[in-house]
Amino acid sequence: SIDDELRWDGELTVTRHDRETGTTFVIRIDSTRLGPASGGTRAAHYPSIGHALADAGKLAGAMTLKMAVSDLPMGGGKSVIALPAPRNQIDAATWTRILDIHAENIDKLEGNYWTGPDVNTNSSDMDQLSRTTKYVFGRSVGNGGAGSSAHATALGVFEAMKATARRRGLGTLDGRTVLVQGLGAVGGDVVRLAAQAGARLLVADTDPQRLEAASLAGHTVVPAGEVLRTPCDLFAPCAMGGIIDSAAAASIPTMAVAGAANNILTDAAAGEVLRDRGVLCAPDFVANAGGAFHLVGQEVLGWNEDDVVERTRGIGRTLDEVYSLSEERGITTEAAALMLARARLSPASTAAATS
Ligand code: NAI
Ligand code: PHE
Ligand code: K
Repeated sequence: SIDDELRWDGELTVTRHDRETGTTFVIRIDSTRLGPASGGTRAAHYPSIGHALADAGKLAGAMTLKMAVSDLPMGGGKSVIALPAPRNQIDAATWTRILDIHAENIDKLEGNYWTGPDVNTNSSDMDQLSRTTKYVFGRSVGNGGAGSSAHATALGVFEAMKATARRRGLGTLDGRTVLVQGLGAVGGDVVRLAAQAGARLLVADTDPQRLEAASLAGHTVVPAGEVLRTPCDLFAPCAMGGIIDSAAAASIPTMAVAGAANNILTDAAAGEVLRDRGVLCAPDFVANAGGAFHLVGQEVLGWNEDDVVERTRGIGRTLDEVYSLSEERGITTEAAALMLARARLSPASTAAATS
């Protein structure tokens, strides 16, 4: 409920409603402990404003952890634009008005929050936002930005898949069955990388066009509703979050999970159930940090593309650290990754905060 959401533990919630378009805007700053909050702008049609607030809060929290575990000097935040209808039903003029209002809101935060692309927003949308506010990552390259973060995210997810398969005793991806849910900007690239590594690909999407392309490329299509019942060696959720709850965790026929979606597990209990069944799960805020390396690395830290690739490849090593800690402590991989992130966020960790 909205009452529960307003008892949120983060730093700031900003909301605004535009009566003309029927759009509600939410920006949530979870933490500025390690730097200005950052996280993308998600546009979607939510069942209620409470759902939009909840989504923004969970996603902002994930950004805090992602930045901390990735050693990036940023905090966590997220924007949710609660649309009056699904994105594909919003006309161009309405969308521009929506982006302009969102940009005004961001600008009022005076750099305490930096946005970027997320589900249903892209580099041209970032270009439009940047006409009103400068606190935007991921503008198109021609407009001075780092461009789409999807390739870097996919590379990091691929590294996470390899590290997770290896640790689970599956060896390399060669000959392994990998199920990719969501063939969008990230998932499409993940499919390509996994196929190059010799994996047998099962693919699912709700968009028939994307499925057709994947099927032409020789991959096996799985109905979107069958994903959680389809046997595979490794499952890569690259669509939406909240895909694995305790019930799904108890039955999903796979050995390992590593994907791009933010907040893959609905809660900590789902992670416990996976662990009890020996399903090794790459914490998403570690696995999908390639996009943050791409955007923050290039636009804040002055990295070039090679630096982004090098840091993104390091996601495999970070996961190895997470897996070792989880084995040593007998805790879930999610809890182990949280420990690493929180160590950096703790007040005692002044070296991190001042570096
Ligand atoms: P996208 O919007 O390009 O692709 C999402 C794909 O999932 C679309 O093809 C869509 O049709 C499909 N889809 C939606 N619902 C589905 C369902 N129920 N079953 C199967 N397919 C479904 O998004 P993008 O950029 O590829 O991101 C994917 C996920 O990765 C999102 O959760 C996003 O938050 C996360 N992520 C993305 C990053 C990036 O740099 N783009 C960085 C970190 C996380
Ligand atoms: N939305 C993407 C993510 O969840 C990319 C992004 C990273 C956007 C950092 C803004 C800041 O990681
Ligand atoms: K996008």
